[in-house]
Amino acid sequence: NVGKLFARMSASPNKNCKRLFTVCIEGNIGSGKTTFLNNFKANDNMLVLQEPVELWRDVGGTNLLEKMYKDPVRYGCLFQSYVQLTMLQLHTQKTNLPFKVMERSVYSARCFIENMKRTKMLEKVEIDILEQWHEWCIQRADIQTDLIVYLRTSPEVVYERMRTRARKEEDCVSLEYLRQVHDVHDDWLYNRSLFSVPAPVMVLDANKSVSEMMAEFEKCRRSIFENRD
Ligand code: DCP
Repeated sequence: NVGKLFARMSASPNKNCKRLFTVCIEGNIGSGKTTFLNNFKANDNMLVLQEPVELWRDVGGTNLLEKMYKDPVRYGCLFQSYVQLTMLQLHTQKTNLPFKVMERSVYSARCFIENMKRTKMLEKVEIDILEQWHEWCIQRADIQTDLIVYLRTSPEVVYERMRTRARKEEDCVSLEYLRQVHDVHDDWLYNRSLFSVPAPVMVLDANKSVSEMMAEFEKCRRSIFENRD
């Protein structure tokens, strides 16, 4: 409930001391996170941090994203371990600006770990270690988040978008895989039946076209500003 969310944000003492306000944009592969995030770049009081996909594609010359998709059993754990590191680097990036908007987070990295656990892609010991890393980050690292924007989509819609954008590493990504990733996100942010949710959640219908999403974006941006200033 967005009304309650902003009532809570307004009541927060943080509003008065103007501590950094962090927003994480979450959603399935192809849900439009990058496009949504790019709109925030027009605001000069926001640090906008895109997901470090380019880093994952070039780890000292190795395309780890590609290796992970080609051989998830061999590279899944290594890839998720690197994702956690690079996301942690974004969370802890310092800024004097009042707002930070991030694509994904250490929190949603857990969704992919959870899916590898559900599908038994990794060994138990690999899951144990990834989960321990994750827990440590949640408990000990400075990754405080104030709002999650969940771009909720249907797997069929994101499958079409993913095929259209044709990122070469994602050639082998099936509709079935997108359904699994959707289910984990939904269990986490919509059904709230999975791991803990670190901040209030604004759920947006991201099946809409780009132009329709602009209206959603404007609503979201205005609400954030109005309830902060
Ligand atoms: N990925 C992954 N494990 C993670 C994070 C991402 O396997 N913990 C993969 C899924 C995608 C690629 O990395 O193949 C990028 O995924 P995102 O959903 O984070 O980014 P998109 O570019 O697909 O987002 P959007 O299309 O919503 O802008």
